[in-house]
Amino acid sequence: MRASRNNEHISGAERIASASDMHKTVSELINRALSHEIGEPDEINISVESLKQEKIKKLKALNIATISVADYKQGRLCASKLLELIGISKKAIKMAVDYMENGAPPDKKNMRGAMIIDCKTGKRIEPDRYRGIRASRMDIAKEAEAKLTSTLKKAKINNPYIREAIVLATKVANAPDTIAEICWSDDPSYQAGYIASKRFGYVRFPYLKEKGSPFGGRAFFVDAKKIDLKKYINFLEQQAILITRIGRCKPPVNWNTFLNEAVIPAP
Ligand code: WAQ
Ligand code: MG
Repeated sequence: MRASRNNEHISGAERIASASDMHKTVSELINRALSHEIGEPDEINISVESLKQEKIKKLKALNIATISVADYKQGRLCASKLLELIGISKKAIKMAVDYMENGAPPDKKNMRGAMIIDCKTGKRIEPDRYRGIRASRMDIAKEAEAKLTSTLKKAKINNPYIREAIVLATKVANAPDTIAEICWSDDPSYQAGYIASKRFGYVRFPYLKEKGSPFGGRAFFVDAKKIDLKKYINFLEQQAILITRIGRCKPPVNWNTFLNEAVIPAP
């Protein structure tokens, strides 16, 4: 589903469901499109297609960590340090953050999809800078979702933003060639964001953007020299992914504790 007003992206969502749940799922998506905090859309697109069971790749969700930060500035600082540890250059980090803060597409609105950014130069390599690349065809199985919800509830961080972001981030992190992802919401009231990678999992920051900012986005960091871009985009858009197992969810820690626990000291 994607919803827009005046051709401006408002919200989008992806589901994988059994045929018997089609009516229910589509009506949930319509409700979702109509109840966004930005306002009502004037256009809703819902597309439904059949998917063969055997085409669906099953994955375990990324482990979840939360780093306590006082405000979005501290959040940005820690998120940048984490990206550096993963191997993203300072320049590429700054470029991604600047784009996300000021409106990433040339018309300075919000993109429907994500930027793809070279981890060294910071150059954007996605073919359409207005639209970006939209990861699609992914969802979480009902049992795994129930477990994830109860795990997030125990950690007092349960909300639909996180549940959906974990599904997306797990797919993106498992795409061959993804080095890391940075994300924060475009919803003005939602300040949390995350850095996801196979190495560190889904690492949340309760504040990653200024309150009230209408700008958000996603950037997938890759090595432009090594990547087969067509294949990469094809995986993100076409490969069906179902999360069937969940990962660990640690209680919030400060940055130093996170580092001590996460980084295995050199021998
Ligand atoms: N594929 C690629 N990019 C996407 C997709 C997708 N399927 N969906 C959204 N985006 C991009 C797009 O540029 C949006 O403007 C931007 O991401 C933000 O989307 O753990 O709610 O749906 O508490 O607003 C992070 C959760 C929430 C943090 C992220 O993103 C936490 C969120 P939103
Ligand atoms: Mg949003």
